[in-house]
Amino acid sequence: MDGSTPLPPGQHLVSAPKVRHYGPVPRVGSRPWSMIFSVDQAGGGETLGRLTVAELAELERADVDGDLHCASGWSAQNLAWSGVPTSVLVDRFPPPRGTVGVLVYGEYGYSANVRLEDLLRPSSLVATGLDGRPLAPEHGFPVRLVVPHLYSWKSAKWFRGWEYLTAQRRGFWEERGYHLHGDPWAEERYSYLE
Ligand SMILES: Nc1nc2c(c(=O)[nH]1)N[C@H]1C(S)=C(S)[C@@H](COP(=O)(O)O)O[C@H]1N2
Ligand SMILES: [Mo]
Repeated sequence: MDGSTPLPPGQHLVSAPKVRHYGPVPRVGSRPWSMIFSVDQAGGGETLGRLTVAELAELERADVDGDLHCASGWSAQNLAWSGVPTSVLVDRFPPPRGTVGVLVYGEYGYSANVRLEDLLRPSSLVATGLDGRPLAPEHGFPVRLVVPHLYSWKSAKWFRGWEYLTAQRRGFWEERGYHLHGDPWAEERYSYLE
């Protein structure tokens, strides 16, 4: 870490991501894990499809060097994630006309609002690996979302799929005062800045 890569305003560099989440770490073991992709009730409530981690492993893969920027102030840079670009899953489960956002889900009902255009960025990943190894349990094993260009509460660990929103809704932290978009470079930490 030579500090030469700029950090978003108000962030300080840490050498490794801190473990940050609400609630317990799910005990997954070797149980099968599946993700569900759907449309909100306002848009008809349709389930578009399901995917197991084994099926995910068959899809087009990508490696991304991506940061985590926690809204509490730390940033970890140049983390070597591997997984499937979220754009591949948007192609596979296309959003309905009139989609205004996406609620991404983690285990135990954790959720975050992410714009469709942010999921379509090439660096946004459904990640299964970090630094050449499977994710550690506390960092999201078996699968997590990584949206490196947004505050990392959007990067849902223990990823369970997403819901296309035709009527806007807020996720876990966005309901508790955090910003709907969450761009760290624009310091979009809190909802009063919306
Ligand atoms: N399922 C779930 N994912 C989550 C969270 C959470 O509480 N639950 N916290 C988020 C927050 S606030 C941060 S900063 C990052 C931290 O990722 P890390 O623990 O791998 O460093 O996870 C995000 N993903
Ligand atoms: Mo965070």
